[in-house]
Amino acid sequence: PVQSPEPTVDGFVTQYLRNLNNGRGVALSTSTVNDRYFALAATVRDYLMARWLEDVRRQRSTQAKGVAYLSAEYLLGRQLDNNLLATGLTDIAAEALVACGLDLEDVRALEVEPGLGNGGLGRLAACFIDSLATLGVPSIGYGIRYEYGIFRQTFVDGQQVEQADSWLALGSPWEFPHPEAAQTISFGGHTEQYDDEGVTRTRWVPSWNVLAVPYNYMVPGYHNGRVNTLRLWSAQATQGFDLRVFNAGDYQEAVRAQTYAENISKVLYPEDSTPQGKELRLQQQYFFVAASISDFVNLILPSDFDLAKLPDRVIFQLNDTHPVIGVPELMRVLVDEKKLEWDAAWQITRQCFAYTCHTLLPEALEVWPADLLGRLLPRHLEIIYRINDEFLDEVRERFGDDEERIRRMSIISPDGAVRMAYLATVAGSKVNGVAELHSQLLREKVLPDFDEFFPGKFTNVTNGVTPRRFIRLANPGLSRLITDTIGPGWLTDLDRLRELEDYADDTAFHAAFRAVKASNKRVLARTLADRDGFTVADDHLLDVMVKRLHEYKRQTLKLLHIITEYDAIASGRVTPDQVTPRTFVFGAKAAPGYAMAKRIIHLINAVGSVVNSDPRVEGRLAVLFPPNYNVTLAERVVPAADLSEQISLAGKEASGTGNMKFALNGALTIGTDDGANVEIRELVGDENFFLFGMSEPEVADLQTRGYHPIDFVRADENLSRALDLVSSGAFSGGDGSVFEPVVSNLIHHDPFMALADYTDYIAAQKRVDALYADQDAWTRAAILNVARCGFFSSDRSMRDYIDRIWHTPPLV
Ligand code: 26M
Repeated sequence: PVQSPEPTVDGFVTQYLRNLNNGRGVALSTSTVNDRYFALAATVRDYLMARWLEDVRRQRSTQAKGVAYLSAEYLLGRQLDNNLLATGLTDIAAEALVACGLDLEDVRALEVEPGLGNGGLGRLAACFIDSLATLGVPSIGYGIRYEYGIFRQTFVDGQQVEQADSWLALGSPWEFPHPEAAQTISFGGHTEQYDDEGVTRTRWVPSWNVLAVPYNYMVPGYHNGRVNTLRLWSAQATQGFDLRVFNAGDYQEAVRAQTYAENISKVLYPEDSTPQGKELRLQQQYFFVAASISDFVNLILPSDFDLAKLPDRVIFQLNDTHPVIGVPELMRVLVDEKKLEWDAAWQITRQCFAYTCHTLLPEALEVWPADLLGRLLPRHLEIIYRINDEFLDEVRERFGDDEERIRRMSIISPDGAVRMAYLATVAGSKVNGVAELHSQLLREKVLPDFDEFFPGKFTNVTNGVTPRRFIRLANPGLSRLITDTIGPGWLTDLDRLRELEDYADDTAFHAAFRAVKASNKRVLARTLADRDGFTVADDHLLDVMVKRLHEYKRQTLKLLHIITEYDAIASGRVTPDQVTPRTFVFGAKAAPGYAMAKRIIHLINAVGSVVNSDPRVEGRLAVLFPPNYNVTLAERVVPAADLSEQISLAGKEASGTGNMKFALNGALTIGTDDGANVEIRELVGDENFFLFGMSEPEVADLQTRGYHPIDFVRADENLSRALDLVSSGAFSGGDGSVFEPVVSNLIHHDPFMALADYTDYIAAQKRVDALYADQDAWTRAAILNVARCGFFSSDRSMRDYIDRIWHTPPLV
């Protein structure tokens, strides 16, 4: 067995220099910062290696059931700090570097975060694998090793410009490629029947293949000696594939084909709510799911494994519909390759999958046109048709020839597209939403027929976030204060934060708590000064809205509040000293094809440049929009925030997870009754949460009665003034046409009812100002937010999945 190096400063130095010399081929004196970063990462790896090998061995040899988490996205964030924390080596590494004449801070800054996800869904997957490792649950994460992750956002004249995220340009020290374990993944072609010793079977005769090469990443548990695996697949051309064409004499065609194959894992699709039905996207989905299923069934399981027992060994958790093509793939493997009877295979498949839905927006539900799917995966389309036929037979059996119901429940839509959420629901042993309200709406509004047909199938698991990254790493000051106050152990037992309630009125604790927040603001100020050249005032209320730019999240509502505050000063109706000094921070990427979202980004920047430079404001208001918000920046922004903006239209945000991160770091929430906000408010108490806006039933009601945004403009003078100011060109050099599409969309359509909630939002912001004026009262509320949000640890989410869906206890 491998030996871990001595966990001492000397042991670390020895191993570090060995990695620098032997691994990088450089002397300390001639090494670059990148060499130093790589050697440091390699040294941390060395401490994890023995544990990893042991866990991989154990998870293979045990008969215990494990989780295979299937996700097209993992938004991991930087690895070095997290892995130092998990191993408890942070101080030793810092001292060892000093002994080498180096500074950990300088070296750590070199790491480019793997941005292999868009937002909430991808970050959730990263939190879940952290918690699974920390709980010691046998599990493996499967996904795609995109060569380019989420685009790097820059602003040119206030407008978003995307750049390729070449996160692998200098290589990654965290990955272990295994070309020898590559899987061949097939596409295209046709199916045919053949006689197999008297049995008629179907086989798929594909027309092209690619290689799926696995790259393994360590996923260490926190201080528990466990290390799980994340396995991401990279596409490579097969040799045979190219040679066929090459032998036919067309070299250029052969090279083109190679490029085509390798395109599959080239880039992450940057849409996070409006799937475009692009063929390459389906290729990505099938590519990673087929590789993962084959990996598990053919490599991880022993070769003599009785597949009837597959449900006792694995649950494939579908992170949204992106991996749902795995359902017909497992059927194909069992029926065509392993030669099981259809019914037996279906029995197995139904128990091996469970599906998590992450949305309520109808336009976000994936559908694949049958002709596209049939061209790429002809056998899978046949299998889907048969699953649907047999399912609809069962529906007929239960409900008679209720053709309306049959049409509603068919996996194939009237226009011949495969509804992936329906397929997942029919096949999944369980279907879950990601917050109580979301799960309820999922059952009652999105899939009511299925809830009726499959009693007990639907459940809820409220999302969570890992406290290791989002409290301990992001907020070391608060972590120290918590440990000093309630002792250690809370980081893996987050309900213990409750013990802080006893200090909600403790003067000394108040002072320490406030000092932590002030210090976090200074750290953020330094970060924003270094990366963007911003100046951040240190006596402002820090009001933060960070999340993907989407109309349903209503960044425009936040903007209307800012414009209203600005207008009050600029028009002389209030003097600057009458407003609470606030810095508004935005972070948001827009999908490159989402024109309205991009215009809203432009408008935020435009308002910012006017507000920030108007001398009449006297620096009492500031708008900061650092480009390229990502996990690394989140770790600075979240701990510094005073106010967390969670202002989606009720019924639209499935859960939100940023809301949890902010509350756990002592920000108060201003929010609607939506997603997990509902549960946050229930836990922290009404008096410690700024609720505003319509409830979901009120939204539905207004929709039915007919929504006319102009009525709300007429009813609120401040609102009409704010909109007029934009229309007048006040933020576009006098040219009102620049933002006309945003304004007229709001006044005439306003699909997410921002104007309807404006008046109540402004009223809630007044309550924010009032409470902030009483710093003791504010601090008390902030402390209670921290104390009462332990529920939102992703460790708890994982326990809920284990109890309600997976039935995979930790390995002891
Ligand atoms: C689909 C097809 C093609 C291209 C991209 C997609 C796609 C990618 C990501 C669609 C949706 C994607 O993510 C949705 C998402 O992030 N949902 C969020 O999930 C979080 C975790 O559950 C919730 O907290 C958020 O409320 C929810 O919006």
